[in-house]
Amino acid sequence: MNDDMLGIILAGGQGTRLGKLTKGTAKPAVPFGGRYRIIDFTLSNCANSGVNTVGVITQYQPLELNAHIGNGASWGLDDLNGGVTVLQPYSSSEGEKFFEGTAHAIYQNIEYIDQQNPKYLLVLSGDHIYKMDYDAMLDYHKAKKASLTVGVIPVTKQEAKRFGMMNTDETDRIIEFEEKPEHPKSDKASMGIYIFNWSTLRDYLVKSYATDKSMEDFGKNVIPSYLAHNESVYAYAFKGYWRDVGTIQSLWQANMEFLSPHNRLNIGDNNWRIYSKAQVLPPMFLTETSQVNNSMIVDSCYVAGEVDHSILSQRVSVGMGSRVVDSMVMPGATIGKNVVIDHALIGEEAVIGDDAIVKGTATDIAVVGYNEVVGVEKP
Ligand code: ADQ
Ligand code: ADP
Repeated sequence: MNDDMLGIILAGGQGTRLGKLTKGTAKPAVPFGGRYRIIDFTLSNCANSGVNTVGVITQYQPLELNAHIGNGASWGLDDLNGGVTVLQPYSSSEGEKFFEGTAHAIYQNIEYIDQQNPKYLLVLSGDHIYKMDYDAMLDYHKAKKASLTVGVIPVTKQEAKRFGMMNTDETDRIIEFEEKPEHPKSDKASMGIYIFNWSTLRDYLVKSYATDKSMEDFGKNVIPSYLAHNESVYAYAFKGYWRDVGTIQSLWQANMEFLSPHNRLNIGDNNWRIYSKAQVLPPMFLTETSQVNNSMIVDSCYVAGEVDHSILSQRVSVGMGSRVVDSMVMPGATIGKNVVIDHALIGEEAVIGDDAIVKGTATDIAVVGYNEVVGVEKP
């Protein structure tokens, strides 16, 4: 157990990149892989790493996230010595102002963090799919006597525009950092995962918000400022599977990878289990007309049609004559008869009427939103 390190999950920024899927739900509560919600991975990593006190900072629709997280018991995070706290946007001392950048979100929650009195602050993102031992990262942080350690992973040139990119010296000390550069100089990307010495970060934030308010964002402001002030900033190379699923395309892609028998996430690993809110639902039912291949289908689904290389989450129904291919269908969606769903993400509780066609391509995924109704005649 790690008493010195407090985990903070940044669970919802300004963006609208998941569009219709996050209408009415916070991004980290978006379903993934049939049985999970995106934030389950980060929460499970915290529990498995012995980070027992976790604050979740959200800006929008925290109700569903609250309902999902509950008292944290599903992840073993309901410990008397810790637990999960969903920090409400309006609970900050500055009143109802919404958070802006990531560093500002931390600044707004200084009172909560001070209450926990951590030596180290672990800053995490709510939209990543991966398994990572944060305790091993903390060992590295201590060994390097770092002021800040950044989780790092190699990416391609095309992907680099989405990430903070850096250069390091031969000791892995970061000497250059640029947020979302047009022309990246290396393949080393920030995972947006940070371990800070809290007292130092606190000083930077307090000073900035007393004067020029320049410390808005970790990637854009804090890391460059740390480097300019010669703080020791180190790169911690992560070797495992990691996906940022903050966009429609990446969310679909990661779900399809999750389906692959070769997927490197290894969800069956009993030494690093991924937990989710426990729910008891009736078994799935496949009718005699159903045809299912290369797919994941979980509890309480009803399938009379064809499902090929797709994920059906809890309580999804697929009517007779319908075909679902290369798609992920979120909980409670109802798919009528003779429907085609192809290269699509179907939101929670969506209703797709008989004969509808929802067809995307591998580079342009079709999306039906949370609660959206498609192709049903209104009476
Ligand atoms: P982005 O993911 O583009 O890059 P950002 O949009 O700031 O960064 O979000 C990081 C995470 O924090 C997201 O989960 C977001 O929802 C959340 N978030 C942002 N602002 C928030 C706020 N005010 N309150 C609560 N949550 C908030 C970052 C880094 C890059 C790095 C990538 C890796 O800036 O350097 O490469 O992450 O994914
Ligand atoms: P994403 O970053 O993928 O858009 P978020 O969880 O940040 O996901 O946002 C979910 C929804 O909340 C979006 O529809 C977005 O427009 C809305 N939203 C985000 N920030 C604010 C805000 N400050 N005020 C009102 N709505 C917001």
